[in-house]
Parts: sequence; C-alpha cells; structure tokens
Amino acid sequence: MCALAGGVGGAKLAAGLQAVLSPGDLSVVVNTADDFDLWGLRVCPDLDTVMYTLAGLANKETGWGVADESFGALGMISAYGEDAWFKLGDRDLATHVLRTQRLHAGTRLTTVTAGLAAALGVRSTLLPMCDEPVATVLKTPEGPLEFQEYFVRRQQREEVLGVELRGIESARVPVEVARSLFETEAIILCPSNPVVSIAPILAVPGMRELLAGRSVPTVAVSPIVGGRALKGPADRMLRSLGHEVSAAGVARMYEGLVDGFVLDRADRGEEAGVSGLGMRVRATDAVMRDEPDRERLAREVLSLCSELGAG
Ligand code: FO1
Repeated sequence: MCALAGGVGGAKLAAGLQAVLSPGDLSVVVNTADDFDLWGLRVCPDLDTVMYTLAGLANKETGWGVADESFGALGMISAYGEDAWFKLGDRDLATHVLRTQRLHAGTRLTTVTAGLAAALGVRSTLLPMCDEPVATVLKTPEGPLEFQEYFVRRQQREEVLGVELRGIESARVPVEVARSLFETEAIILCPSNPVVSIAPILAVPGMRELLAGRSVPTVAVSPIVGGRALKGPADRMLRSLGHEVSAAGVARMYEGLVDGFVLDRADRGEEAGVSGLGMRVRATDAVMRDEPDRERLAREVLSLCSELGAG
C-alpha cells in the first residue's frame, strides 16, 4: 500500500496502516514543502512526525517531536540571545544534525531518510515527495510568509490568500516513489491538510500523471469532520481560499483523482454529494483518539480499497 501524508493526522493513519498490514507492505510518501533551515540545520517536520510515529517514539501530547524530550540545547540557544520560537528538543536535534551532515555530504534526502528510519526500527518505507528543496510560502495580508513562520511563530493568525510552492518546478519524483506507486495495490490520501500537505505532493511534476496512470483504487480520508479541521488551520485555510469547509468540499478538491472517500459519521448528510462526484463513500468514526482508533480506521480504509478492487 502507498499512502500520501503530511504531519500529525497523516502520521496517525500511517501508524494504523502499519499496524494492520504485514511488515514492509506500507510506503508513505511525505510532504516536504514544510521543510526549512534553522540554525544551519535542515528540519523536515512532516517526515520526522511520520518517522517518530511509525517508530513508536512520537510525543503523544503534541503529535510532533520525540517523547521524553528535554530542551537543554534550546535553552542555551535562547541564552545566546536567539529567539527560540521553534521548539527543537535535544533528542530531535540529533536527527537534524545527522540529516544536515549527510545532505551536505551529497546524499539524497530519500537515502538519508531511509537510513534514519531504518535505524529507528521503522518497518515501513518512508519516502520524501522529492529530493529537491521546495518551500510553501503563504500569501497573507501581512505579506508572504514561509510555512513555519506562519504555522508556529505566528500561530496561524494571518488569513491565507494564496499558496506558492517555491522550487516545485525543479522537483522530480524520486525513483523510489515512482516504484512504490507502480507496485502498490491501492493509493491512500491520509487525512492531512489538502492545501498545504497533500497538494504539494501532487504538485511535484509528474506525480499526478503517475497516480492517474495506475488503475488501482485511490481512497482519501477527510481531514474535515463536522465542518472543522481535526487539527491545524485547514478549515480556515479552505474558507479563505474559496473552498467549501466540509468533507464534500475536500472530496471536490480530489475529484477525478480519487475513487473512494472516507468521511465521519457526523457528515453522513454529505454522502450523496460525494457519491455524485463519482466516489464510493464510507462513513465511519474518522477521529483517531488512540491507537485502536487508528487501526480501526486503517481497516475501514483497506476494506474500501478491496471493495474498489484492490489486491
Ligand atoms: N509545531 C508547533 O506548533 N510548535 C513547535 O515549536 C514545533 C516544533 C517542531 C519541531 C520539530 C518538528 O518535527 C515539528 C515541530 N512542530 C512544531 C510541528 C510542525 O511545525 C507542524 O506540525 C507541521 O509542519 C505541520 O504539518
């Protein structure tokens, strides 16, 4: 199976899929347009969120970062007078140090990520959407803001009026992603932000064609439940960008790409609208509060994939 994912929501479903599939049967293609450089280090928040979650190391309260973390290095950075707005923990820092060193030595992000994930015992294949740097820059009334500046430093306060993916035209689908899409029996779009997590993956030149070229079922899970985002600013972002803030609104964004759509029981009223887009709909409990929830949702998604002809 091949899943497309952003950060926390995507990582949770990926963990559910990993738990119910045979070891090695899952690849996760992860958004890297949130990546940025901080204090000379290359930080890849979504890749790390998925990696720590699949390794069983994630901080359960935040969903990102490592469990049992300390912030000694960050305290020292503050003591030197830096604004420590992005909370890099001591254990997490090791990941960024090694990643940066290996990237500087000329190793591709795909290879670096595979090495880090294997060392942490992750039994799925973790794939960055591309090896080239891509940066999400948001158009706001305050001017253009880099993603983490908007998301963490300014706490998503500004209205998002547009999204630019800087560097996307030079990005290429890595051979490992192409292979994984070629071999998979189904493609799953995790309940991640459709605008800043899934859209950048789909925007890598050649990615949509690869997806469309496969005649396997593609199933998406709604990140919007009862008209609100499960996490993060997706609901406000959809509204300010002119999309309908509902499960059906998300389904419409995936029209032509997706054959199956999973939405929460709370949104049963939208089933007919989604079916009208040519998608088979499954209503279930789409909110993942704990590990059993993740596994149950993963089974529902896989069962919809089988119904649509996977396997
Ligand atoms: N999110 C925050 O809201 N505040 C932070 O200080 C923060 C630090 C951080 C460090 C490492 C990492 O991998 C992720 C981190 N995140 C933090 C999460 C991250 O910025 C966002 O969740 C994603 O980029 C959105 O998908």
